[in-house]
Amino acid sequence: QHKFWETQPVGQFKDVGNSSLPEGPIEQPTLLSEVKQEPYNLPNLYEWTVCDMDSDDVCNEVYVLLTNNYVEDDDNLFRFNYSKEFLRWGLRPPGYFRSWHIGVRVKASKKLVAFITGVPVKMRVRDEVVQMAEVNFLCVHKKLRSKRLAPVMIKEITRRIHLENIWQAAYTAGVLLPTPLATCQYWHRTLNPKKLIDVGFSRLGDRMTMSRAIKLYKLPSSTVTPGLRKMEARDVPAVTRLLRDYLSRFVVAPTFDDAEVEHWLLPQENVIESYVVECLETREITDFFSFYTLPSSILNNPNYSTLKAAYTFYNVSTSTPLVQLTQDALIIAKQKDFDVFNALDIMENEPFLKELKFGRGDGQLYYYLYNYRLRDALRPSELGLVML
Ligand code: MYA
Ligand code: JJ1
Repeated sequence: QHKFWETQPVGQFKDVGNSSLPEGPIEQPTLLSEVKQEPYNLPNLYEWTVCDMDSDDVCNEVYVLLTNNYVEDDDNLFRFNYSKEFLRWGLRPPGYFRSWHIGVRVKASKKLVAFITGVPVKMRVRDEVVQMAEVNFLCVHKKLRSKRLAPVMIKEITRRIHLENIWQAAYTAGVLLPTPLATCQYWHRTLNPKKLIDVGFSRLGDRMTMSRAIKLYKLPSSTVTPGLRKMEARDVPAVTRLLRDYLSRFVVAPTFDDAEVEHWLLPQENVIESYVVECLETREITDFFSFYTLPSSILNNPNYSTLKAAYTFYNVSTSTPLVQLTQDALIIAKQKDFDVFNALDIMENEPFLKELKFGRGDGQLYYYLYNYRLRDALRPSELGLVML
């Protein structure tokens, strides 16, 4: 069934429900001197390359590879279109390793045909904080699919992560593999009903007309929360405190310090938006929300080429109800001309999804840990981790 994944230190399907297995690392670290020192072998026509994301040319090559070959929906109508600025943001957090930005080139032409990345993260699992890698952007050119290149790439990034003395990883995928930490559902809040219907992202249901849809999804023209403003550098310490306290409630969540909050949450045009609520009397930061910009290419539509989507990121509410905070996020996303606002059913999102007229998507997102076993899968609401 899973000739590759059966050989890896991940929870196996045959062990699901076996509560005699202990929680924690599946295999023990080895000495760094015992980690394989040479890269894994690629088929002869190909070679490894480190993708220097500081270089505009390399960043552009990665962008083009992903734009043409990365994740699509089930009906191949849309393909994720991460921007260059987004890739730079996502791949260069504090403490990142250049050696974890791995490409595969055709030896003869130097054309970039595959990619995989890791970034470091301190992940808390129950009461243990474990240094991990978040692995993302695994992509093999469409013409090289089903040649077992992906397992070689996964083994190679594992080796390079081990060389930094890190032995666990977290990753997400739209496909079911052995075995999910959690199975999460995508939800979508329509902002631009006409376009979403025109491009096949959504359809008019029974007894729904275009004008009724437009009315249904209408939002106030300005935000409602007093003291709401864009996050600034001076807010970092307060936001870090709010976020650390909040994430401590979940079974699995990253831990962020000030430098990481600055990196992951300070607003960057067309990449990440964050807003705080500053109490008008005390000047305290009481709440914040954030969302990132991830457009999708619309494949084969005569009228439109990109779908502008916002994805909810980290949100913390201590004084403004989360529903109201998220409604303000929707209003801002609408003002910024997003077509749709997306969310997963993780953290405390479930209650606001229904209330704010999100609809269930046809996609699921499976979360996984590498070399770390949990006795049972988590409910989405027990997960405090968002991956890009
Ligand atoms: S998820 C996004 C993945 N990318 C895409 O979906 C983009 C479009 N698709 C492609 O580019 C290709 O189809 C990919 C597979 C590259 C996905 N995660 O080479 P193959 C297994 C893990 O013949 P291809 C993301 O980026 C498959 O079950 N494994 O197949 C997170 C089979 O193994 P087995 C996957 O289609 C990535 C084998 O690969 C995935 O040409 C996390 C077939 O290989 C997948 N998404 O290429 C990676 N899809 O026989 C794991 C297929 O056993 C990281 N497969 O079933 C693990 C942690 C590592 C670090 C550890 C540190 C300590
Ligand atoms: O975007 C997704 N689905 C959309 C479009 C579906 C088009 C036909 N397949 C969707 N639209 C319905 C919205 C509608 C709005 C009004 C109310 C009712 C609902 O469902 C899906 C998620 O749902 N996205 C994907 O399938 C993309 C891949 C997801 C896996 C991502 C893998 C992550 C990579 C590693 O980090």
